Order: sequence, then C-alpha cells, then structure tokens
Amino acid sequence: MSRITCPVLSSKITSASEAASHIHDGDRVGMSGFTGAGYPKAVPGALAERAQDSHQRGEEFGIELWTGASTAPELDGVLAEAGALRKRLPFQSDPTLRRSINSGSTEYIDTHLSHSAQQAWFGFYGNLDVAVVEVAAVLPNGLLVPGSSVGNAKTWLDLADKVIIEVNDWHPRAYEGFHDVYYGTRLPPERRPLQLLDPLQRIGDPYLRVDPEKVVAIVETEAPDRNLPFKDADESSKAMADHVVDFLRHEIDHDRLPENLLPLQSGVGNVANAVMSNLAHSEFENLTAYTEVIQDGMLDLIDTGKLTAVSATSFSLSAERAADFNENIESYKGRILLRTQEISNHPEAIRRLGLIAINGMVEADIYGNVNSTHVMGSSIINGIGGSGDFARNAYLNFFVSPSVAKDGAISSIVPFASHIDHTEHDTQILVTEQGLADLRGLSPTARAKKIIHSCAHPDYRDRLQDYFDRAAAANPNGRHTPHLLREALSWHENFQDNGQM
Ligand code: 0RQ
Repeated sequence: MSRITCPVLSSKITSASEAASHIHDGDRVGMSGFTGAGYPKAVPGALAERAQDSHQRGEEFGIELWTGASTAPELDGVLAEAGALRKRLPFQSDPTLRRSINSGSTEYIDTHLSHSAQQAWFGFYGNLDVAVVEVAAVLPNGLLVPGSSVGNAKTWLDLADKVIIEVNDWHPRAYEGFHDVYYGTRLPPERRPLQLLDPLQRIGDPYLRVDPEKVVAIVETEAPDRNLPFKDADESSKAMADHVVDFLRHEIDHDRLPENLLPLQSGVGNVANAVMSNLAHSEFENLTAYTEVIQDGMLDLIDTGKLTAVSATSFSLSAERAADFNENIESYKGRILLRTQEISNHPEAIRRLGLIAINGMVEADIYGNVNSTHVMGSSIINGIGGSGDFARNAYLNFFVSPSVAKDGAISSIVPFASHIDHTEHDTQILVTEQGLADLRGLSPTARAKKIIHSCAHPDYRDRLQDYFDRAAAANPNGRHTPHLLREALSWHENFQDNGQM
C-alpha cells in the first residue's frame, strides 16, 4: 500500500529529476538529514546530474545547502563531487565534501547544532528557497510521519518557499509515535520557558506539518540510510571507557551523582560508542539519555534493560543494527523519542536536566582548551556539531581521545591547541587511555600538572612538563597561564616539517 494517503499531495508524485528541476542556481536549499539518517536519497543525485550538465555547457550551477548535521555520499558526496556546493552549514563528515571545503571550493559555516534553526529564523542566513525533506509516510490529512531523524526538517518546512518531499518506505511505517516535533518556537522577545522536565516528556506533536500549497513535488524511494560500520572497541577505547565508568562510581560515592546517574549524552565516533557499550556491562541501572544521536552502543544499553528512556534527534547505526532495529521497532516504542535538534540540543533543557556529556576530541592543550575539529590548525575534519551545546551546559562534561594519533607521531596533548572549540573555562574532565584528569575547580597551572601527569602519553610527558617549567620560569609576571609564545605551536610545526611532533 502506498505511504502517501493524502489525495491533495499524492497528485504531486513525480520523478526525482522532475523534482530537482524546481531547484535553481544560487538557491538556498534546506535538506533533512542528521548523522546519516533521514536524508533525501533521490533528489540530491538528480540535482548533482543537473549541475554536471550545466557545467558541461559552461554554465554556472551551485547551491547553498543547509541540513541538520552530516548526511551521506548520496547527498553531500554527490553534490560535492559535482562541484554544486557553494556554501554548507551546519555540520558535515563526508570525505569528498571535506576535500572541497579544505581546498577552498566550498564555504563551510561550522555552527553549534542548537543554533542553526534559530539563526535561520532570525534571518541571519537569508531566505530559504527550497526544502527537501525525507519522511516515512504522508497521512490522509497531509501530516508527515518522520523517519530515522528529525533534525532541522521542521524548520526548513516552515521557512522554505517551496517544498519537495521524499517518502521512503525503507523506514518502518511503525515510526509513527516515535517523534516529538516542537511547535512552540517563538523569537525574542516573545520566547517562553521550555516546559521540559524529563527526557521522555512530550512538548510537541508526533508529526511534521507542511503547507500543501508549498509542495511542488513528492518522490517515492526505498533506499537505506548510510549506516556506517563502527570499529570494534580496541584496548585504548576500552581503557577510556573504564576510566569514565570508574569516575562515575567515584562521583556517586561522593554524593555528587545519584545511583542511576543523570541523563547521558554521547557524541559521534568510535570512542563515544565504546563508552556506551561499556556501560552495558556495568552495575548501573535505570539510566536515561538526553542526547542527539543514538548509536549502536545506546541500543545495546536499551536491550540490556539498563537504559529506560532516550531522547535524541537521530539514529546513527551500523547496517546490521539498523536492520535489527527496523525489524523490532515496536519493542522500542515508548523508550525512544526523536525531537527537533533545537530541542535535543537546547542549552535550557541540557542545563535543567543536568546532563553527563561525553564527546570526542582531536587534541587538548595543557590548560584544557579543546580542539574538536581541525588537524594542524587548518584542515577541518567534521565540525563542532553538538559538542559545544552539550559541553558548556552539562552538569559534567568529558572529552575523550587516544593520547596519540597516527601511530604515535602526534600527541593529542599539546602545549597549545592549534584550534580551540571548547575553552579551558568549559572543559571539566579529559580522558585518554593513559588516565583521567578531573579539572573542576583547578587553576590553569594545577590543570596543566594534572593533564600532563594523567593524560599525556609517556613518550611526550617529559617534554610537556619541560615546556611548562620553562614557560613558568620565563614569565615571572605571567604565571597564571604561562606560555612560550615562540614555541607554543612548535610541536605542530615539527609534525608538518618532519612528520613527527
Ligand atoms: O583519522 O580515521 O584517518 O585515522 O581523526 O579519530 O580516534 O577514530 O576518533 O572517531 O572518536 O572521532 C574528534 C573527529 C573523533 C569526533 C572526532 C584523527 C584520527 C582519525 C578520528 P583516520 P578517532 P573518533 C555530538 C558531538 C566533533 C563533533 C562532536 C568529532 C580521526 O569526535 O568529529 O563532538 N567531534 N559532536 O587519526 C591529527 C590529532 C588527531 C587526529 C585524531 N590530534 N591530529 N589527526 N585524529 N586525533 C554529535 C554531533 O555533533 C553530530
């Protein structure tokens, strides 16, 4: 049976290339999709072909693309390959697009994920011409049942002049009831408090709304989400996960956390996923999560009964786990709620609920400034994503990384971070496989001692201590955060010149 049961909208069913013809050179296009889930699968490819045809005729064709977060090769990948992305926001993780950004061909606005919807509403990014949104079904009354993510889809549907809908029957029809789409968005000075006191509390509607007058095309698809595999947790990830779990026990013993902890947030990546898997084997019970992405590790926690409630905006599962979830979706109903990303990442909700935030990092410096995004100060990997939304507003925040990268040629603990996403004022707890540095309530120099001693790899520890000692000696009136300015980034220069820090 067709997933499009609204007579007004079913009259607009067409092909992907016909739908893509509604998008023009220079348009701002808002597409659904968050961490490889719930992104349109057909229209982006057709649009990439149009761009290539135009370029072959010597004509310009490029768009500005807004999404929820990262998407997939069938969206970011094909459009970047076709040279069709002039500007992109707010997050990406696609290798082809990354090259296009780092070569200067695509402008990238790397934005806190809670900011993107409101900044679009404020008009900071200009008018949105077209929305392309994937859903699981269109109901007889025209309401839309979202699929594996919500992200910014609601905002793009509200703001865009024209709307293209993709209806993907790979998503189980039983997704109906898994979503909470907040329709209370108001702009300052009209804003009201967010009445959200519990991770599974509903404050919105189960459906997305769309003005049928704006819908110019509907395309039917049946393709799976991206579903990247995770690396099996290695010794280093397991060691980091153990440090985090031991620390949580320590906090319970000191009456700073309840027995069932506080709502968990876990970032993207292999390490964050390994920490969640590790909690599945711990003694903790009745856990909850208020996060943005549900990875395999979090489903493991639900399956073992340890995690009773998860609020997020999206899934990001391996292919195996996604197939399993789709088959058993009914058993997760009432335990998972997918919200718009302005709510999943809302500073007000994060601070009120008192989250435990665990995110990956690229490097940290000896004072606790954290780089989540750039290699050697210049080349972006993914983006800040939700890490800033969560870290700054959480009850406890952890940043985790192996102490070395590239077979030991790079130390993740450096004298000065080559790019800073989270400042020393935000960072609470750093974790590497070597150990954990609890920085709460410490001055910069006390932090440096702890980070060097607990987190740095033994191959780099003495050199970091030596840098700190000489910086303190050289700055008799600068002993609050001592640095040797000429040497502060010399480790990165060493790597660029000699392939070794
Ligand atoms: O590169 O794959 O080429 O070997 O960075 O590193 O150790 O596999 O770690 O998968 O957990 O990702 C920060 C990128 C960590 C991620 C980051 C190289 C390393 C490897 C990946 P290779 P690992 P992870 C909410 C939270 C920002 C967004 C965020 C991230 C690759 O966690 O994107 O937190 N975070 N969102 O070799 C040079 C260093 C390096 C380095 C690692 N110091 N120098 N390269 N690498 N350290 C969710 C969302 O926002 C959607």
